[in-house]
This record gives sequence, C-alpha cells and structure tokens, in this order.
Amino acid sequence: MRGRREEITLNSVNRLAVNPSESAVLSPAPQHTCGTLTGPDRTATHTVPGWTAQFWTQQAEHPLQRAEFNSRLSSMMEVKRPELTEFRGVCMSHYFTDNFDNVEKFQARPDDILIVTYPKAGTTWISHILELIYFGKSPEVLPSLPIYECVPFLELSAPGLATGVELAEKMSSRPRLIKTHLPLQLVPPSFWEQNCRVIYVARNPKDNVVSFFHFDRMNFVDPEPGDWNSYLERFCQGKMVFGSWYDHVTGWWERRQTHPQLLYLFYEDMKEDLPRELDRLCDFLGVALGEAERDRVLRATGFEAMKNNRLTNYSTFDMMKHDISPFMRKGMVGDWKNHFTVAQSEAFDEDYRRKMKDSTLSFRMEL
Ligand code: PPS
Repeated sequence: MRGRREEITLNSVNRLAVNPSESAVLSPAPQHTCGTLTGPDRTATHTVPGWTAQFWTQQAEHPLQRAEFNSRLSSMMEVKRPELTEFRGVCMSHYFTDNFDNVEKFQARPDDILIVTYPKAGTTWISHILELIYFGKSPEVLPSLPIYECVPFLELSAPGLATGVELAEKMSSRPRLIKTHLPLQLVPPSFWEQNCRVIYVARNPKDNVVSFFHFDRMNFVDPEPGDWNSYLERFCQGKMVFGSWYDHVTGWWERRQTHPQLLYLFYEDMKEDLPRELDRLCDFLGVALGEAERDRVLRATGFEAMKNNRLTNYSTFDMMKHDISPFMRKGMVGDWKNHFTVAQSEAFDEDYRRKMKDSTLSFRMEL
C-alpha cells in the first residue's frame, strides 16, 4: 500500500465522504467483524459493516471500493425515523421486519446462546456479562469491537448496516451470542429445533417504559416517541416496537415450562446482587469461573464501568444521539418515580394488576 496513514476523526471521515481528492483503501472485513473507522483518541468511530478501512493521503488503490464505501456511509447517515406498523399481530417498525424472511430461515447452531429481552430490560448488560464469561480470557477472541458487532441483533436491518442475520452468519466464535427482542411467537424455529440455550432478562414495566421513552428520544431507528403522557398510554396499549410488554414477559415466562434450556433473569435481581445472579448464570451455562475471572467480570459489568466503556456504551453507534439522552442513562431501579405522576402510577398499577392477574410472574418496582 502506498501513502502515509492518516489519523482519522469523525470529521475527516465526513470530509472524505464528500471530498473525492482524499482516498481510502478498503478491504472486506475479516470473519465476523464489521469495518470500523476509529479516531486516534478513540472518541469518534464510524462503522460501515462489511468493510475495514485504512485511509491514506495519496490516491486510493481501489477507487471503486471507495465509491461503494462512501455510498454505504451516506445511506447509513440518512436513516429516517420509521412509522409504527403491524407485523403478524405485533407492533413493529420496518427496520425489524424488512429482513424477516431471512430471520425466519436463520439456522441456529446447538451451542448458540440466544439473549432475549423486551427493549431496555438489560440486554447490553447481560450481553457483556456473557461476552466476558466466554471470551474475556482471550483478548484475541474478544476483539476491540463494539458490543453491537460482537452480539448481532438478529432482526435488525437498517440502511448501511449489515443485517443481524448477516453478522451472525459470519461469526466464527463459539458460542455465538445472538440478541433478539422478538416476542416468543416470532423467534426462528431453528433455535427450538437445536435446543439452544436462551437467557431472558425482564425488567419491571415502570422503569422499562421510562428507559424506552428516553431511548426513543435519542435513537433514530425507532418511531418518534412524542410526549411522555402519550408514550405511557401507548406502552399500556402495547403500541410499541416489539409489541406489548405484557405479552412479551409472560409469553417467555410460560415458555420455561417446555424449554428447560431457558434461564429467566430479572434486572432488579441483578441490581440487587450481581454476584449471586452471575453464579446462577454460570450454573445454568455449566461454566466454572475462577475467583479472579469472576471478580473481573463483576468489575467490568458494573454500571459505571459499562457507561465509561466505548465498546458497551453505544457512543460509536451513529443512529443514536447521546447528547439528547445517553444510552447508559441511569441504570437504576425506581427511576420511574421521577417520571410518573401519582395519578399515572395508580392507573398503571390498576392496569398492571388486571393484565397480570392470571400469571405467576411478578415484578419488584423498587428495591
Ligand atoms: S437495548 O437498546 O434494548 O439493547 O437496551 P438495553 O441494554 O436492554 O437496556 C438499557 C438499559 O439498561 C441499563 N444498563 C445497566 N443498568 C445497570 N447496570 C449495568 N451494567 C447496565 N448496563 C446497561 C441502561 O442504563 C438502560 O437503562 P436506563 O434506565 O435507561 O438507564
């Protein structure tokens, strides 16, 4: 390769996307990775799935590749907020259904681990715990890539990004950790056929909806959230992307009866006593962690550690605007008290009691 390697910042990437006199040398990303452009101080990263890129001040050796890269980069930056639509009886947005033919046909492997949550229930937290349990000992296996590249989001299909299915299919790590927010009935059949292990994390609905509201304000892959009052109403009606919280948490809770390979965890339990829940998780997985490794996992998965870790805090994900609200926002139980009025809380509790009356599932709204 010719030329001097240029230090990349987000600004220089943007400049490159519009200035043809600058050059990029691009190559398909190795194995299961996506291409990532990283700033020298690691404060600005741009990810273009399917490509790794090195930038050079002299002429590009592969101008056609540069053109394709630039076109993918541009389409990625043009993501528009979707409308809420209905898909097989569940509210969704097209970013999670456009690729559904391939999602449905996805071939799970017996050692895949499916991480399932209703959005904002602790997906990233449990994903990082699992990454560290399986790959934390070997830096060469756990690449310095953001979590959304190491743990593919199966049903995601957004402009300029490799689909979750593509990412999962390219993964060479064993086990593959795969994330989904799908309600039970939409999960690809091969996960059941292969008797895969499933880790479900549920969070109390009041904190869950608050977290979802702030997330939708900053995440442009989801529909416009509107104001808090109308958002809360829509949550109670199940008119959210991925449908009703009630259907989701109870559907997966019932599934435990017929799928013993399903571990059902609660965000509140993890907040209360993470070491205890880590031990439960390891028992379920049949993994024995040494004392030092266990300590390392616990230290790295505390809220502050994950908030300050660029690989877990989504600061590199372009469709999220952290100046509106950070992805790692508060990470607590009971923040709903700062959002619900007394009247909203009473009405919510009444509705909750009605909808949950036939279920053995219960939640703690505070610790
Ligand atoms: S997503 O977009 O559905 O994948 O989001 P998800 O990761 O499920 O949920 C994000 C919320 O989880 C909080 N979080 C944590 N809480 C405590 N400890 C740790 N380590 C942790 N990691 C993530 C995160 O802050 C979001 O909750 P809120 O209430 O918005 O802060």
